[in-house]
Amino acid sequence: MKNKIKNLLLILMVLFGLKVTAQIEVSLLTNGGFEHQTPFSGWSGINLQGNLWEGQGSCSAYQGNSYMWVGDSEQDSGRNDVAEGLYQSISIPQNALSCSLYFYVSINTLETSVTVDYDYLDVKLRNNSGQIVANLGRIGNTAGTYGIPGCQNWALASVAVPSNYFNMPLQLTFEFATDASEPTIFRLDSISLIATLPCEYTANIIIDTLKDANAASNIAVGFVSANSSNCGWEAVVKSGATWLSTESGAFGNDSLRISVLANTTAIARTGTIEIGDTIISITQPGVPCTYVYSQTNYTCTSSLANNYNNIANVTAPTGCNWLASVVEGGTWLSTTSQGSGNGTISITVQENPTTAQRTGKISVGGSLLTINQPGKPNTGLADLADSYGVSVYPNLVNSEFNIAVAKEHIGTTYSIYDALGQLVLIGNVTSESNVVNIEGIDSGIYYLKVGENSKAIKIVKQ
Ligand SMILES: [Ca+2]
Ligand SMILES: [Ca+2]
Repeated sequence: MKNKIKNLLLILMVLFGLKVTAQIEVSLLTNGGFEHQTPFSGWSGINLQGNLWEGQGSCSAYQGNSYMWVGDSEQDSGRNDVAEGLYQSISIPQNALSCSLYFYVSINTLETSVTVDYDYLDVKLRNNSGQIVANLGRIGNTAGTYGIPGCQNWALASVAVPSNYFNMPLQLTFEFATDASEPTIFRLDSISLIATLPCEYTANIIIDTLKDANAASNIAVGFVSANSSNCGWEAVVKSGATWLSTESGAFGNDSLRISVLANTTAIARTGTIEIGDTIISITQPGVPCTYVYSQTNYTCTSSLANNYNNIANVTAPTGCNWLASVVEGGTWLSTTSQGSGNGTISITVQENPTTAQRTGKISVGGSLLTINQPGKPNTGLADLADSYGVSVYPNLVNSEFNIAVAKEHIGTTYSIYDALGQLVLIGNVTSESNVVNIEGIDSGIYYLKVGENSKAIKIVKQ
C-alpha cells in the first residue's frame, strides 16, 4: 500500500514537470496528520468519552510527532466498551474526476479471532444531521497485531469515494468501538482525502484586433486564469503560425503575449491560439490601399487613333481592388484597365484632329496618370484647315486620307472634285475623323469640300 502513495507522488511530480497539466490533486482535509498545535484542530468528536488522545508515549507517529488513538488513555492496557469517534466536515467538488481517502492505521489487540472483528474502526459518510450516507469500510482486530502494550505496525488503508457523494455537505467519520472483553487500541495518522480535479483555464482577451498591420513583439493581449497555481498551461498557435507566435505559458495565472509579423497585404487576417480547451482569435488588420504608378506621365507616339498597352505599372498591396477611370479627356481617351494588387494600365485613344497636343488623366484610387497625345504633324498644308473646322491629312495621298471635321459637320457629306471641277467622289461625314479611300482615282490634284460652304482643300494623289 505504501507503494501506492509513492506512485501517486511520482505521478504528481511528473505532471508538475510538464508544461501543460491536465489535472491536479487537491487535499480536502485539515490537519490530517494531527500535527497542529492543537492536535485535533479541524476535527470534531462523536460521543467523546475522553478517550481520544493525541498519541506520543512510547509509540512513534507514522509521520511527524503526533497521531490520534482510541481505546485507552493508558496505552498499556487498552479499554473495553468504547464507542466514540471523530469527524471532519467535507464537500467533494462536483467537478472532481475522482476522490480517495488514505490513512495510516496501527492496531494492537488482545482479541485472538482471525475472522471476527469484535473491535473495529468504521469509516463512514454522514450528512449534517448525523444520518449515515455511506459506509466506506471497516478495519478491526483481525487486521491488528496481537499484544498490548504494543506499538507501531502502521499500514496504509485507502478507499475510493463514489462520485454520487460529490457536491454535498458531508461528515467524514472515523468511528471506533470495542466490545466488552479483550480490548483493542487503534491509532490513526496521516489521513488525507485527495480529490483529482481537472485543470481549468479562462482566457480573458483584452485585445482581439491589433491596431495596425505592423510587426509587433511580445504584446500583452489578454490574461489566462487557472483554477490552481499547480495547473500548467501553454498557449499554442493553431492557425496563422506563419505570422502569429506566442511563448506564453505558466503555472497558474499569467498574461497572454503574442508576436506578429507585418501584414503586407490589405487583407485583415485572423489567427487562433489554444489555451487548454479555450480557443481565442487574434485579428491583424491589413495595410491601407495605396496605388503607385511606375511613371506618372505617358506620351503617345502619334496623333493617330491607337491602343497603347501596358503603358504604366500600378503597384498596390494584395487585396486592393481598383478600376482605372478617365477623369480628364474622356472624349478621346478611354481605358478598361482594372486589377487587384499590382497591374498595368492600357489605353485607347482617338485620333487627335488638331495640331495641338492634348492631355488626359487617368485615376487609379486617386493617383493620376497623365496621358499626352501629340497633335497631328504640321505638313505645311495643315493651314488648309480653315476656320470652317475642316482639315485633311496627309495631303499627299497614296490610297487613304483622313478628313477631320468639327462636330457640327458630322452628318453632312464630303465631295472631291478634280482640277476641272468634276465631282469624282462623294461620301458621308460620319464622325470627327473620316477615312477616305481614293485608291481607284488617277494621280493628280483634287479638291475636297465638306458640306456646302467649306473652302476647297487641295489633295495630291500620288
Ligand atoms: Ca502525525
Ligand atoms: Ca474486544
